[in-house]
Amino acid sequence: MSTATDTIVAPATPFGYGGIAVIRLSGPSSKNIARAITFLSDGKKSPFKHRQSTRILIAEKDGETFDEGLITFFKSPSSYTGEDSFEISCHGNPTIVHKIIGRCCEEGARIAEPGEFTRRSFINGKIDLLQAESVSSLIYSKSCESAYLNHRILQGKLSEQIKKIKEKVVGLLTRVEFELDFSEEDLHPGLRKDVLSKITTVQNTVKNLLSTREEGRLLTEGALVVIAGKPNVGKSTLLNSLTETDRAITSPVPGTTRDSIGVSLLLCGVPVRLFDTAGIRKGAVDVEQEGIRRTKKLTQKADIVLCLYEHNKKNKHKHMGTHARPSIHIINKTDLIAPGELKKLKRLLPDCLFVSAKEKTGINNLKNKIKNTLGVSATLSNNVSLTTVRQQASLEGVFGYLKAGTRLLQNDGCSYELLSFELSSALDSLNSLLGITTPDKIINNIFKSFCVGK
Ligand SMILES: Nc1nc2c(ncn2[C@@H]2O[C@H](COP(=O)(O)OP(=O)(O)OP(=O)(O)O)[C@@H](O)[C@H]2O)c(=O)[nH]1
Ligand SMILES: [Mg+2]
Repeated sequence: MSTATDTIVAPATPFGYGGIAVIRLSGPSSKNIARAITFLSDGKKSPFKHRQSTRILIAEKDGETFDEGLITFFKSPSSYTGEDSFEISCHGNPTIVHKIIGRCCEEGARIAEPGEFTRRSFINGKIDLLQAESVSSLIYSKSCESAYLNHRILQGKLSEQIKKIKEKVVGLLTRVEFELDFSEEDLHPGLRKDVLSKITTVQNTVKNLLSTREEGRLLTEGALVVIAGKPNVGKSTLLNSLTETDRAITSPVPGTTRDSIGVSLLLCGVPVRLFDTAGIRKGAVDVEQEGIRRTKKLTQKADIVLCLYEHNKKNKHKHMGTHARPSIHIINKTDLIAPGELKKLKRLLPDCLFVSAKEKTGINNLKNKIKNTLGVSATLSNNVSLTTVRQQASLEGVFGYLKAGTRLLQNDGCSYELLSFELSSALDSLNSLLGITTPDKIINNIFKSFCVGK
């Protein structure tokens, strides 16, 4: 089954000191290499049975042992890579790990490239490209919800949906090409109506899947939320309240925060990077000016800007501007406002949230508003979402071709040839999405982002 001729080795656990470290070995010579570097406590060689762990001693070329551990054998094709593979568990010491890898290389293995084990799994048909992408996303998941999602994709749930779409496109293409073989003319009206109805259904399925991208992006990449406002309105205090930390220095002196400070938190399973920024004011110079430049840069790419104000009797919030990004307007320091006045103010500014960052009131309301604005207020779907830009771009391609096909069918005189071209192009994009016809450059890019040993 396996196509690779060389055997690869790499640490599967991060370098460092710990209870156990695991080393992975995969390829046609892996059994010989494992035999050469290990033996049983009675001095004999292990027969290595499939999925069986054996207690072994690990030895130098001259037979001197330097560690002991467990070795598990996975026989081709029932292994992660589809090749004969081993997992060696040794003591969690970088020197020992280096030594074992060195011994494997001495016996003919070479160090694996990042993601090469998963790449072999993909090449050997154990997983498709969507599943391969989910392996990396699963490893880097920052929340349980993100891990659940990527696990569902690894189980093949997204691939199933793509394959169903592909089946329908193949069905339509076969039908159109069959007609094309018999007639040079345009589709007859009955067939045209039927194909139009079917292509519209597929198009809607693709559209629905595309609409999951935002949830997938938020779960895998997280959201950027930036607190912005004039100096001294309580931005740093709000960051501390929202994150339940004292990460940012607060003081009554305007201009205390000079640089942007980021803190991570989880909101409804969405990893959020929350930033406190330098207060924006006119006439700032030097360091403060640079701080303001950074604030503006951050707000431009934020998923949400929290525009913070303090109640000011003089200008009555005339400064409330709008940001290009989705924003939530918040009035802080409500503990300093008399109850009657606060009531009036709430009526006057119905779109604003009212908090006291210092007294920690209104903070849960604000968290809910952030969740709503991000579009994750409802419980996250148990479904699959698109998690990468590549998936989105390919599927947008599919949608575009189907839409072009629909347009052709809506016109009188729709030709089989043009329709067949659009459907074939949609099929190409679906095959590329699954990794069947994906260019090497894109595949290389995907595996480059993996860690070594995966
Ligand atoms: N009474 C009251 N005081 C607050 C509240 N929030 C912040 N403050 C106070 O307002 C002052 C400024 O707070 P900061 O959080 O440092 O304000 P900032 O917007 O980060 O200020 P710069 O970093 O200078 O832009 C501090 O003395 C805070 O204790 C609040 O809700 N109520
Ligand atoms: Mg501050």
